[in-house]
Amino acid sequence: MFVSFFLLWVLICFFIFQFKSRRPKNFPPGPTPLPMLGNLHNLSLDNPLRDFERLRLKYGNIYSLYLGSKPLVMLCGVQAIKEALINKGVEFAGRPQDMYVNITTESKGVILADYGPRWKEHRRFALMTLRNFGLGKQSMEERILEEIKHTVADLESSVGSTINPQHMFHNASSNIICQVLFGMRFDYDDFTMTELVRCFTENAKLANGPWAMLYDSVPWIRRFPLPFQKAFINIGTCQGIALPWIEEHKKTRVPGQPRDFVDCYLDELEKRSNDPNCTFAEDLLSMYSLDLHFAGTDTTSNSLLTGFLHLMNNQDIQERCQAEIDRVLEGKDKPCFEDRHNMPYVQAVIHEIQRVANTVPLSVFHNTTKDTEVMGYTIPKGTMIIPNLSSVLSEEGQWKFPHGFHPENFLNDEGEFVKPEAFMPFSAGPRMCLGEGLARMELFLISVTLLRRFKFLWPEDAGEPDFTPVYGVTLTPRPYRMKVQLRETH
Ligand code: HEM
Ligand SMILES: *[C@@H]1O[C@H](CO)[C@@H](O)[C@H](O)[C@H]1NC(C)=O
Ligand SMILES: *[C@@H]1O[C@H](CO)[C@@H](O)[C@H](O)[C@H]1NC(C)=O
Ligand SMILES: *[C@@H]1O[C@H](CO)[C@@H](O)[C@H](O)[C@H]1NC(C)=O
Ligand SMILES: *[C@@H]1O[C@H](CO)[C@@H](O)[C@H](O)[C@H]1NC(C)=O
Ligand SMILES: *[C@@H]1O[C@H](CO)[C@@H](O)[C@H](O)[C@H]1NC(C)=O
Ligand SMILES: CC(=O)N[C@H]1CO[C@H](CO)[C@@H](O)[C@@H]1O
Repeated sequence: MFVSFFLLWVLICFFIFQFKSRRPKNFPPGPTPLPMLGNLHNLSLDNPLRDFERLRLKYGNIYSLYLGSKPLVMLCGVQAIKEALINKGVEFAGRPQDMYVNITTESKGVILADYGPRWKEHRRFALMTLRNFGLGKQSMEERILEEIKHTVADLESSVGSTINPQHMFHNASSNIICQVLFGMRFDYDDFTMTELVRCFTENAKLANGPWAMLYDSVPWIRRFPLPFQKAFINIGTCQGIALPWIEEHKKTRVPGQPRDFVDCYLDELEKRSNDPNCTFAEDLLSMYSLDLHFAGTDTTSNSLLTGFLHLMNNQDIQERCQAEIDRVLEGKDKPCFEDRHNMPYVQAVIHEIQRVANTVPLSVFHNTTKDTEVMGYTIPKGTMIIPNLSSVLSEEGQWKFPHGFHPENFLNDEGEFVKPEAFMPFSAGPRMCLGEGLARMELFLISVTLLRRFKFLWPEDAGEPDFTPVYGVTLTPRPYRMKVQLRETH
């Protein structure tokens, strides 16, 4: 008995020793991993945020962990993140593969595609197509304003009562990107829309939830019918919706006259059909467009949800925005994106909303494409990198008011709008969010239109607001209700 225990112990020590000695030289510090499990035991699976904060206090702005046998490095603070993502952009521009998230999307989109020609070409194509969205005759701005009309109508029918805005904002941002991609919108109670939004929001929570962490750490459980299978089913559902849309586009399109993103891609495929090195392929299209659809839905709507939560609980800020909006838009029937230059206060408020919303707190995980170093530590090729964007958005020393909701963070003494370098809700470098332009346009036009027409109040019977978000790839405010009134000035 004693002997076998002793042998077991020796074996365990041997494994730990083996593991430790595999830790690369001059690797950032971190807790000692166990064989096979890595540091799984140091993290609480349902909300690891508190453990991460503890590790950061112990080891500093750059530390390492093991997810199973895979090493990962956490980067916190503006200095480390800028050095890695901007100064050494290409070295940090990979994405980890063979992980839960990669497998659910088969790496076919842009978000999770590894660094390489296919990612590069698809990213460039998406950026260009979104920018030139003079697709057809309507500009991006007009498309957004068109969708806002439906949101306004929805709110008008709720004047005097209280509503839960969660679905409304999700439906609106989903419709905006859906129009761009597929050239169609849905009624807010359409089943297809409901299904898509459900899959997107569920997967955003699953993707860095406890089951995903187990999936990534312990490969042999992957085949079991455990809750992580849910994301695969959801992706299947989305594919089932998108594939017929694409078939329909192929039948009805007129080459050279694209109506939307899918048409543009089909045109591009034709144009390049003789190029043997072409990375474009028809079977990539459905996942590619779903990728963009997903990226553009949960992010924008959660930023808006956070925004209205804070505006309701800071009536003075809401009123100051409304005064500025009324003044600048006097005599006009709708805002345009250019108006932002005349609205420094509204601009500051929207940026502050993005700062506190902290919508994508850990960015999307990166992977090093070659051996490199950060802050004096060595990081080998193939190390997973987690840029902690929330640490930058609330970093002491970078902000006048790192905590709480203070639009003054984005105003100088003259009341002009300024953007500190630590403002990186869209991340930075070659992998930076490619929907930034669209997202900023949506946030501005939606906030301005709604604040101009309505007053938003925290319901008297709602108790104290809870600003702590629900953890996920995207942070979501806890469900809340809002009371809507028409403004007298209208
Ligand atoms: C408020 C809204 C949004 C926020 C806060 C946000 C934030 C982010 C962040 C933090 C990343 C990760 C960057 C990195 O890996 O370092 C990202 C990537 C991405 N975002 Fe957004 N995003 C928003 C809206 C959108 C929209 C509307 C689209 C629609 C097209 C979009 C498309 C993408 C894509 C395609 C990527 C992957 C880029 C790549 O890997 O090369 N995002 N976003
Ligand atoms: C990680 O877990 C090990 C073993 O349980 C423990 O000794 C160590 O203190 C933990 N480290 C941290 C930073 O939590
Ligand atoms: C990171 O990228 C390297 C090559 O660029 C690749 O070999 C490695 O498998 C990737 N790491 C992970 C965790 O997927
Ligand atoms: C929006 O979508 C949700 C489901 O995602 C649905 O339940 C809701 O009724 C829709 N409409 C509105 C006006 O919120
Ligand atoms: C395709 O790639 C190869 C190798 O990179 C290159 O030699 C060739 O010229 C390329 N062909 C075309 C048509 O671009
Ligand atoms: C990121 O930084 C924030 C703020 O410092 C901290 O609360 C959080 O735990 C950190 N997350 C990780 C994964 O390090
Ligand atoms: C680049 C890469 O390794 N991608 C992998 C992501 O996951 C799928 C499984 O669905 C693999 O086939 C890919 O090779």
